[in-house]
Amino acid sequence: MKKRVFSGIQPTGEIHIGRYLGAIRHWVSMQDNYDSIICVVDLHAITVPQDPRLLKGRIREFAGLLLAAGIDAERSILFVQSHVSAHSELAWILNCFIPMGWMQRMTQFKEKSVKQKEQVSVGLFDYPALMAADILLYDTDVVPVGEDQKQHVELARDAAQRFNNIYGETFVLPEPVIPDVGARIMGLDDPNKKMSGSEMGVGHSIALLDSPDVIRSKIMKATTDSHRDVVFDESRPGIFNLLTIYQIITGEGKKEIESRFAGKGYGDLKKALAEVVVEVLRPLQERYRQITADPGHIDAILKSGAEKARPLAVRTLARVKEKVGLG
Ligand code: ATP
Ligand code: LTN
Repeated sequence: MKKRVFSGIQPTGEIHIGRYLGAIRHWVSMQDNYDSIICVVDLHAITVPQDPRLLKGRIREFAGLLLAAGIDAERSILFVQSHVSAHSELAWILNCFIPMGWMQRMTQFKEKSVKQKEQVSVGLFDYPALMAADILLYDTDVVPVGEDQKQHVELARDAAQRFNNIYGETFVLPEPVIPDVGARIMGLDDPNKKMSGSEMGVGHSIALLDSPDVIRSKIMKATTDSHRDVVFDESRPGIFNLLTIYQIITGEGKKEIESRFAGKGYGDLKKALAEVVVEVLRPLQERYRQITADPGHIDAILKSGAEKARPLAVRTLARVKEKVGLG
C-alpha cells in the first residue's frame, strides 16, 4: 500500500515562487509514489480578516493554479477544507487535548500576532489545532511543507501521540518532510524576510501569474550587496537566495553554477535567473489559461475532491468520537 501524503495551502495573497519551490512542486512530484491529498485551507485563511468576495475567487484561483502546476485530479484528491465539516469537528476535539503550553510555543503565532496586537483572533492562536485535524483525519504519513510549517506538523504529531497514549492506537503519526534546498525562499526586496503572500510590497515576491516583463524587472531590482563574485555564501543572503532559486529550477549543482558565473557579476546572474524563471512559469501560465477557460471545470473538480475526501474524514472522526465517548 502507498503511503499517504497530505498538505495544504492558504488561499490568501498570491501564489508566489516561494510557495511553489518550497512546497507545491514537491506535492506534484510525490503524486507518483504516494496516495496524495491536497487541500485549499479556507478555514485557516479566515484566522485573519478577509474580504468575502475576494476569498471566494481566490479559492478557485488557487485550485486552478495547483492544477496548472501539475496537481492531477485523477491521481490526487484536491478539495476545499470548509467543504468537509469533519475538519472543524476534529479541531474542536483536539483543542480539548492540546495543552495551552504547546500552543504558546508556536513561533508563527508569536510573529503574526505582533502586527495585530489585541485584535488578534482566537482562531489565529488555534490555527495549529485545525492544521493537526487536517493532517490526522486522513491517516497521513508524510506532510511536505516549507521550513516555517515544521513546528506545526510536529505539534500535530505530538497531539496524535498524546491522544493515542490516552485512548489507544487511533491516529497515524505524521512526519514533516522539508526540502534540503528551497525550504525558505526569501523576499527579493529583503532577503532577511521569508517570501510571503501576505507581504504585498511591489518587488517582494514573484507571483506564478506575473508576466515575463514583470518577472525580469523584479529580479533585476532584487536586493543584493556590494560584493561582485557569484558564489553560494550564506552570509550574503540576497545573492544566496537568487542562486538557490536558480539551483532549484535548473537542477544544476552548486559548483557547476559557480563555474558558470565565474568572472561574471551579479547582473549576469540576475539576467540568467529571470530567463529561467520566465521559462519555468510559461507552460504553467498557459495551462492556467486553458483550465480557467471553462468556468465550471474547477468547481467540478473541487466538488468531486470533497466527495472523495469526506468518507475518509468521516471514518476517522467516528473512530475518535467513539474513543472519547461522544454521542
Ligand atoms: P505566508 O507567509 O504568505 O502567510 P504561508 O507559509 O503561511 O505563507 P501557505 O501558502 O499556506 O502560506 O504555504 C503553502 C506552503 O508553502 C507551506 O508548506 C509553506 O511552508 C510553503 N512556503 C510558503 N512560503 C514559502 C517560502 N518563502 N519558502 C519556502 N516555502 C514556502
Ligand atoms: N498552515 C499551512 C497550511 C496548512 C497545512 C495543513 C499544511 C493547513 N493545514 C495541513 C500541511 C498540512 C501553511 O502553509 N500556512
